[in-house]
Amino acid sequence: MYVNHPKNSPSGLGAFKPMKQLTFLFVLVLGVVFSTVASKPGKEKEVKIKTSAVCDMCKERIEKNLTLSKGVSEAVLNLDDKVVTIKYNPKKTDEAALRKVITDTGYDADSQMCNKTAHDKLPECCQKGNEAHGHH
Ligand SMILES: [Cu+2]
Repeated sequence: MYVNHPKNSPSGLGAFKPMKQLTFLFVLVLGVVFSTVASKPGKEKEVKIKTSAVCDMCKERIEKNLTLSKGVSEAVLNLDDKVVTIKYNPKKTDEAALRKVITDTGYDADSQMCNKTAHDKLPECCQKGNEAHGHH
């Protein structure tokens, strides 16, 4: 019976509301656009970290784990000097975090010692003891 009774008038109030909403939306969009521009990966940073990699498998392992970690766009390990060159977004990660990825993979990162548990899980040929043999 009362279903069709008009509760709110379509004109009057309704005419102003969309305008307000539009303004609000415009400000919102503007804000989103600005914050997107601000958080754009500005300058990528590059860092070189000395590792204890031994062979190609080590190289792949370290590069893969680094590339999969947050904020890293590229990781290239040179087996000649065992230095890994990492390109990363300084807003998403930092050198300490990158070193931790390497130590958690089982390798030394600069002066930081590898995670022993991770290191012991590596294939024997990839463990540090292997290269130490040559020094004695
Ligand atoms: Cu290896």
